Amino acid sequence: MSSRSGVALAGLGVTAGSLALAEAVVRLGGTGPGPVEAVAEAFIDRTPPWLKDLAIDLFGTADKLALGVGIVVVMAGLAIAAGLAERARRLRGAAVVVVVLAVIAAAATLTRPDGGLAATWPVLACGLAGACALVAVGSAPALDPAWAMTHRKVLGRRQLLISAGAVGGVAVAGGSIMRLTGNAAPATAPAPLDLPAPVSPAAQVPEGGALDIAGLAPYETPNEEFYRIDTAFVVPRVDPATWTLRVHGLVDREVEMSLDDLLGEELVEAWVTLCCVSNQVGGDLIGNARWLGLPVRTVLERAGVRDGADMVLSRSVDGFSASTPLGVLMDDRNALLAVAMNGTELPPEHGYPVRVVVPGLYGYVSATKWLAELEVTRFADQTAYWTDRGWSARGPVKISSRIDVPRGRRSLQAGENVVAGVAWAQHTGIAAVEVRVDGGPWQPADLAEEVSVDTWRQWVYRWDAAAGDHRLEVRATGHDGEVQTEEVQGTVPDGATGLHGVDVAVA
Ligand SMILES: Nc1nc2c(c(=O)[nH]1)N[C@H]1C(S)=C(S)[C@@H](COP(=O)(O)O)O[C@H]1N2
Ligand SMILES: [Mo]
Repeated sequence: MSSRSGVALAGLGVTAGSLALAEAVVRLGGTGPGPVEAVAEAFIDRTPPWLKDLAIDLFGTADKLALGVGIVVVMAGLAIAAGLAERARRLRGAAVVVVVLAVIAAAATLTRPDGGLAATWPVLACGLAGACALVAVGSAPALDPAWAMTHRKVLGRRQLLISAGAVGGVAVAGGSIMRLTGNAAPATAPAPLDLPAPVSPAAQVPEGGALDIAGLAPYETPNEEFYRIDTAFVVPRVDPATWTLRVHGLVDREVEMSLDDLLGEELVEAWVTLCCVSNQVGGDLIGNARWLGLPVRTVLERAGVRDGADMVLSRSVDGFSASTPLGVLMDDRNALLAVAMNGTELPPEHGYPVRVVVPGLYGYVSATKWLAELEVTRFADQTAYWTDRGWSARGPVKISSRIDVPRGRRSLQAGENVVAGVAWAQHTGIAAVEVRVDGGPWQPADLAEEVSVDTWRQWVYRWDAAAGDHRLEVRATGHDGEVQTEEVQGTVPDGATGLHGVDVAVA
């Protein structure tokens, strides 16, 4: 092993080691976000809409894992480069890089909503310790090439040690990223909640309301398969015993509620299909669940909304916010402070213990997870998280439809083939779905029975296919007569439009 790679490995090993140590100190102390988490979240908060969408397109819901790996790779690359750039093999440059990285991570930690000094000082301390270690290693005679020529054995052993340290450090850092981003099993399951029976249960799904076709999205999306989109690099863990909801702003009296208060209320249950504004036409950032919760209206009425208010800004424990028009929270739809999803408490990834769900609006303007407060305010006075990042302040869901079967350039046999999918126009409802082949005339599809206008509706079309290459397309019509537009628009700033199509080969 050359002295050159030894120096590079020393840079890598010390950077990874300091990082892993800082992670461990902050994590074990429970004082706030670790440095990788803080940098990741600060980065996410500064991500422009096009980059956010690109990340979701490239990595889907694994975007957080990709970001974590990316941060570690960049840090490792800088550390190695700093080591390699050393002429004198003194490692002073590498030490400077470690200090700079530590200062960046410390600044990120300080600015996180759940961060602060207690989580910041270990990052700085570990960075400084790492830098000192590098200077010490660099001034040891082992890294002096002339000395090395005459002491080959010692050099080999020392470098072996350094590389072992480097590999160990990278393994620890990688392992903590996997654990932190929730890609390994969480250490503790959330406490089960004593869920009351709803005073008004969700509609029963009739036999014809849920089609069972291989490849077709089921009417109810199982919790484990429900898409997850949020800015939280690490899933917030909220203690149900100390959780409170604060309702304030343009109200006659502030309302504060504990989880026990909330669970003691008259809760209702409703089917609502949630979907993300970043969902591409034909995408899978959409799911349907049975939610149990308290109508938001109930707490707003209790607080007494003042004249002039037109928006409720819901905030989460981790600094996210959503601007929801007051009107949709006060009308008779099932806008809920939800505590359960498909019969169990919310999974941590979906907002445990309490989140908002509003039929008819994209998640970014309504569906705040890990809810902490509702501020009654005005669109003219306040802006929400994504509004500050180039997305529209209002986000009603656009009518859309998707082909689930057949998917991918599968080879079909000539003759009758099942074409099936889902269509949605939350709080309006789907009146019709049509399919066309190779740009020909629109043909009506059969709809599953309507369970609720707030959810998606499955559809099926029996297609008599002729041999050859074909393109299938779908469009939906709402109960209000609106026909899904062919006009193509991207997801920014308020949701994608256009028709979903799939290409198939028929033998
Ligand atoms: N606290 C918090 N709540 C949030 C978000 C977030 O980033 N943080 N993202 C919103 C967005 S953009 C969507 S689409 C939905 C997704 O909810 P899900 O992950 O349960 O599917 O949550 C919303 N609630
Ligand atoms: Mo979203």
